[in-house]
Amino acid sequence: MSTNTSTKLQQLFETRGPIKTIGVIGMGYVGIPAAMLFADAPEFDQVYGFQRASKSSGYKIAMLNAGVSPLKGEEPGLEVLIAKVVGKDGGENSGKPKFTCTSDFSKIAECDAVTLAIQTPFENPKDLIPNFTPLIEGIRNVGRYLTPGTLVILESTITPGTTAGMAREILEEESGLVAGEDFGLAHAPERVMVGRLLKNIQEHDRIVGGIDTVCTGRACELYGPVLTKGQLIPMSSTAAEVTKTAENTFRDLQIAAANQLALYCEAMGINFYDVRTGVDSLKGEGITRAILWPGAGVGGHCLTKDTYHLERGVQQLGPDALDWPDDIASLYVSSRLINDFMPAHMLHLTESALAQIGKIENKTKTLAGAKIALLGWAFLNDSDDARNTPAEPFYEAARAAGAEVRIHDPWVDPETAADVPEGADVTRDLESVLRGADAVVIFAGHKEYRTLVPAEVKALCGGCGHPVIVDGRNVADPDEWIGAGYVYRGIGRGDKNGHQIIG
Ligand code: SAJ
Repeated sequence: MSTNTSTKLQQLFETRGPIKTIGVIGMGYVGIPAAMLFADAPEFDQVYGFQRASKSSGYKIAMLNAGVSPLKGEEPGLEVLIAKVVGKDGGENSGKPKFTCTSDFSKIAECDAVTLAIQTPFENPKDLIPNFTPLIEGIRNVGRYLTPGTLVILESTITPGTTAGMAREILEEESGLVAGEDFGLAHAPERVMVGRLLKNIQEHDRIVGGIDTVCTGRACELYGPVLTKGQLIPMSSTAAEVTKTAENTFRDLQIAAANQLALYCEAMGINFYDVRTGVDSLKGEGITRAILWPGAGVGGHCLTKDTYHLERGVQQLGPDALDWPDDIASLYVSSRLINDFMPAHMLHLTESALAQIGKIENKTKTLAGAKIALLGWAFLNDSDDARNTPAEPFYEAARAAGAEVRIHDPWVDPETAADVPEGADVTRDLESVLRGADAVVIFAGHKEYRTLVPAEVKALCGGCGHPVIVDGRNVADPDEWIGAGYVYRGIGRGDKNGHQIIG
């Protein structure tokens, strides 16, 4: 862009020169890998990781400066990279670390670019209002030390309109500077998944959305050096916010479509998985059928909230412009409601199986007084992450109906398990959960549950002659369990649910 047509901000960027010093606010599972990759890039000289010296997470400062990752779980390459950039590996940075973690936010004034990777959880899953407090505090800290020619980038998942709206207002209020003239502002949503943080940042395409094209251009300068396979995808900040929320909304929608079809297959007495194979077989140019998998519900901190960020965005940015039939609910919110219905469906399947036993034993068997072994507290197969687990509403509803529910999960740490209701606990002792159970209900498709032996489980259940198995993740072979004398129910298994009881 030639000087006479460039904006004031472009001139500030040119005067400042290429980005050399970077600040990353929020040393969590998004900020840490991002900071390390910036620090490892030869294009940049210095990276500050900003972390509040709070009781809950201040410990990360010393750990990171000692070259140790404070993140749980395996993150390939991260430990080595941290040691390298802080100069603890005896390598080229030993004299002058390229990365330093600090709680001194005034060092933001030294930065050419500052990214914010602060989570935006829901205050209360019921009201779906995001808790922006931590993010707002981070934005205020940046505003306080913002200097002309600095680029500010939000990486957190936010409601469309936040970057050019609330974030811009706070930064301008705190700094007295003007976004798009004195400093740059953009949104570059994170797309990382635990277990592959570095790989995702390097290989996923990076959406980069500035409040104007000058800001977008400067943000591309920041992310370009850390991409290996990934490509830069420039757009406006609001389009970037919609992209992030929409990509998760669409996944939730696809899962809901599979769940609804599974419920239909159950009602029609057919096997969803036959239908899925059939639908999936339609391939060829221009044909796409992204048919996903039905299950006991949708958990996690992405899909359970991003739909509502998108809905809030259109309500705030385009309430009068939106042309939508008054009598039709949002497809996306309906998808959320379908997915949130699945734990209730799991309970209905459990009730129906208990009732079937009651018939052959000439007694009424209901949830009241039933002993339920709930297998799988994590929201994802072979994961210790239980945030917003669909097992939680099932647990609450079963308890409310008078059942005794014991929870097993071989992955979740019983001491730190998320969302465990008052009075409940998660154990890794499978035998203690199965002993005397009337019903075994599988909520997570952990590999440990794929090798359960029906006869062994039945011996442990002991009590009743025909225990129940409810498979929420298609990990139990119906004929094996039915053959062992179980009353089987499975999501999508209309061909097996209601079978004749054997033995
Ligand atoms: N689920 C189903 N059926 C499916 C797929 C998932 O019921 O076919 C359930 C899972 O059991 C889980 C929930 O949905 O309870 C979410 O599963 P997920 O595989 O979407 O995992 P998440 O929530 O960790 O989603 C993340 C997202 N990644 C980012 O936000 C960067 C999402 O955009 C990715 O598409 C997803 O990982 C992924 O593909 O692994």
